[in-house]
Amino acid sequence: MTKDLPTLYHAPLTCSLASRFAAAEGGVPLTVEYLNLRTKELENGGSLLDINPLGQVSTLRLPTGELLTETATVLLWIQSQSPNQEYRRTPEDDDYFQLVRWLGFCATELHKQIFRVVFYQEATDQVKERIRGLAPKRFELLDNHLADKQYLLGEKVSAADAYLTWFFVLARNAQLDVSEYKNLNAYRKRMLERPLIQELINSDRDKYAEMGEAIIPD
Ligand SMILES: N[C@@H](CCC(=O)N[C@@H](CS)C(=O)NCC(=O)O)C(=O)O
Repeated sequence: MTKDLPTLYHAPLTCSLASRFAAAEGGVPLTVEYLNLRTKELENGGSLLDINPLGQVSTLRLPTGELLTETATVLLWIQSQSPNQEYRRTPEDDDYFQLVRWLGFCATELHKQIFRVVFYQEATDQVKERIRGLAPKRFELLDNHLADKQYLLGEKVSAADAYLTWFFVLARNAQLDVSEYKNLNAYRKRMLERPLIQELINSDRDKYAEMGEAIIPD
């Protein structure tokens, strides 16, 4: 662990990748500690369960020793720490609650409501299909929202975009396709083409293969 940097406990390609996207875009340095999400073993020894009893990412240890869990919270913290004025957001900013809104949307409408079930091995195909049926309304809402905007908050990229972009990284594995939603699809491409994001996805794909976890369906 590098002294004085926050430590992100990270399982490749999972939602903690959104936290890495936000940190990279905002220029917020993090130490990344890899872990196997199935066994909870940390690459450098020990178990995530001793840090976060739920054994979940995103989990962030702040330099003060304080622990943050919940991806939306970790993303808010990262964005609040950015040295880049354009990127940093705090509760004093006018669009702060829009940021909280879209983080909540990504967490509850997409991540936990859709991915949670579709990636749950024990769920039947019928249940998964039913859950996939919730996606179009949510995609349509995003598509309409993005009709006159580059990013979720308008013209400036934010941690909410980081969360939504992570959703797109795994959308194909979840058999979800946004190509018929013009604005949303253009946004998806725009975000996935950002160099820092591309770099992190590639490095996570390599690490995922190296760890041989096989937790995400092809
Ligand atoms: N409430 C947490 C849940 C995040 C979550 O579901 N993380 C998944 C990876 S994307 C995870 O850690 N799954 C392992 C498990 O639940 O045992 C958050 O919002 O960050």
